[in-house]
Amino acid sequence: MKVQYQDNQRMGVVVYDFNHKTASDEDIEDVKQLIYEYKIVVIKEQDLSPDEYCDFGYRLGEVEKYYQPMYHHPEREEIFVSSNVAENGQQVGVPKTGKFWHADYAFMARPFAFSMVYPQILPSKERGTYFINMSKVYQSLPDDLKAIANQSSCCHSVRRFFKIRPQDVYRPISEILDEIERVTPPVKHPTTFIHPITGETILYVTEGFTYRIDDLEGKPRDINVLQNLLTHSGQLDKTFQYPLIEHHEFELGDVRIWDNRSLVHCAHYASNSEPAVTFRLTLHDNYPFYQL
Ligand code: 7UC
Ligand code: FE
Repeated sequence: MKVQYQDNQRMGVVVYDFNHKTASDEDIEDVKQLIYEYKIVVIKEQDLSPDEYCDFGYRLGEVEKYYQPMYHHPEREEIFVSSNVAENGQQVGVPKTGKFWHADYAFMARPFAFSMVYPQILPSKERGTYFINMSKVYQSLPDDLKAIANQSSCCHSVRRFFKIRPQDVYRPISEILDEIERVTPPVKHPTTFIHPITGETILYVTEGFTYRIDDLEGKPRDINVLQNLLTHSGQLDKTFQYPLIEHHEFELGDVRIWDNRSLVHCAHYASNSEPAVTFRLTLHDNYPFYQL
């Protein structure tokens, strides 16, 4: 494999000549280290069937399927399908997923170490994802806010971005809301944690899922503290101009893998509803998500 490093301040490396079938265990380890260090790795010129894509995922880590079957690929349940294209008149996967700032599975007890996406159909423009490195955000915080964040935990829930399923039509909204709380009760994570591999401190708040910040006794803090942290991160900037926001474009053949501990992301969709399909895999590694 050939690694192309960026010569600007942007995150990520680009990898050419990589084939998961012939890659050695050392190559795989190298790719993982590149993800931890550079946060985003784009593997170029991939042409993979759903089975091959999953095989690639299993080489990198412990693949976990999404908790809701509505997102699953018909042949491989591990693949989360984001799609606005009907196949034989049948919706496959879910349209416009992840169009809000979040980290994958931040609302679950054990979020993913890595997320990977492999676009299948791309719109002609506006094809990419916004990312923010939350360890950079932590470093940029004023000292008093750092101290408060370090002595806090946050509550996260999927409730605001739970997608209504076809079978939910005509159900009372209260029943659906109760189901969300039962199936995915809120989880608590430390507001900052140390990345188990890089040792960086990460500010773990997302606009989409984080709804409360508590002190170490579990007493709610002023909600403005959370708003402040989100503002510092750039996640409240509706123009996406904030300096730590990076837009990363896709090309067909790219498999993009990122460090889901360090980064928050926000999917970007073409405003003209052109067809767009991506296949996502989510993985755990051999480390705890964070050290306590
Ligand atoms: O439909 C979606 O945007 C999925 C979202 C609620 N969860 C993605 C994840 O893995 O956290
Ligand atoms: Fe996501």
